[in-house]
Amino acid sequence: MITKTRLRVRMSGHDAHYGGGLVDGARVLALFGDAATELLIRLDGDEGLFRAYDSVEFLAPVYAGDYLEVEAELVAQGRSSRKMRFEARKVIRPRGDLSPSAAEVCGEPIVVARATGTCVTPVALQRIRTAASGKVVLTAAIVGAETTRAQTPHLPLTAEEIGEEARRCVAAGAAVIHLHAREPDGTPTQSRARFAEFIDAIRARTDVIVQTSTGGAVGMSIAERCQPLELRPEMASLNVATMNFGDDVFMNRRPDVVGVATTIRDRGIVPELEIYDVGHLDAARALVKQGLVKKPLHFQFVLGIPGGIAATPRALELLVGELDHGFEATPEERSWAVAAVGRHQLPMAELAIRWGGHARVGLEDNIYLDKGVLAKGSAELVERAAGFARACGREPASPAEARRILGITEGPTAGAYVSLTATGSGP
Ligand code: KMH
Ligand code: ZN
Repeated sequence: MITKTRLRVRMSGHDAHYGGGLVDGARVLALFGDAATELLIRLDGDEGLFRAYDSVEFLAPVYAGDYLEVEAELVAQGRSSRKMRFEARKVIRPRGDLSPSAAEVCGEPIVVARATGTCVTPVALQRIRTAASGKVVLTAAIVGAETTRAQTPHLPLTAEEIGEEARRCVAAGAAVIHLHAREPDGTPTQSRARFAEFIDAIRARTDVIVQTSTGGAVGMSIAERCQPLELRPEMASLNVATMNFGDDVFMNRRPDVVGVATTIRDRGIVPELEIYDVGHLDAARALVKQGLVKKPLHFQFVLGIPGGIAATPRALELLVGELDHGFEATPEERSWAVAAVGRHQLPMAELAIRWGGHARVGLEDNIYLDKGVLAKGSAELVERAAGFARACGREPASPAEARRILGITEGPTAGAYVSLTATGSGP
């Protein structure tokens, strides 16, 4: 779902209404109207109507010769109403003081106007059903490999604790559990038997999608990390590049990545491409081109790891924009989510949801609900993310809906997953 649009327009002598080449504010409002209209066309297949502005601020003068970048962003959506935020920024200005034709690119864009307002597309005129495609897939990363009990007493470690935490997360709106495993003392493990035990505990309680980690913990061998794939989970993470990971190195050599991708593909598991930096998208493109990752593609933008790209709106915008290039996947054939770490988790999850993406939250990446307040488990974080989704008119996807969005054809009961507890042996 598109939730943001941007125009770039040069103000000409025709736009200069007042003395000294000054452009009137009404011209800037007309540009907000054009940006809103484009967003409505992309959302609804209809130009819609502008109903009201709640606020308008003119913050800097605009002159003939200025280039304005005008942005409209969807912030909330009702059945027919679409609340938007607008910003106009001067990005180029004339420098008549230097020569009649001199001009310069502004070092930092200058915000010239901001507004918020509401547009309406009558339900009967909505040709694109955004509500149907607008569900948010919430992933709960409930264990991880790095979070410790010393940091938070709420980290689940045993099968019973993990099963219960998964159940609470699903009740709060999660459709996917991103799963790591631990020994009872908290040591990270990729043991097939431990994963089987934990998946069984989750399955006994919910029909959630279980996405097993193939990242494990830094320092583990690739063979060790791939053990959960023997269980044929519905989904698995796929890390595509080596990177600094805090003070450690997270090794993902190209031949190993090809090996993991091949195993995932050959076992009919749906991969989630873990993207920690913009160059990782090139590694992902290569896998898609080699036929190792099939459409629909699902990208997880992991933001804010020291060694990866920062958890900022600018970084996210860059990553999302990159999906239009080289993947040959239409918006329906791809989806993206954000997993930001630490204090960035909730704000970036909110932004991802507003921008039409999905989100991952949970104790793997962040242990705080608010500044200085530990989350009592990942479910509280999921609940917060579900609230963000509802606030902008999107509902959390159920596991069944998430399977459709992610292209998972076999459900948890279709016999793909191999339970060691049930069979006593692996595949
Ligand atoms: N624990 C990190 C080194 C994944 O699950 O695929 C890797 C990780 C990624 O968590
Ligand atoms: Zn993980």
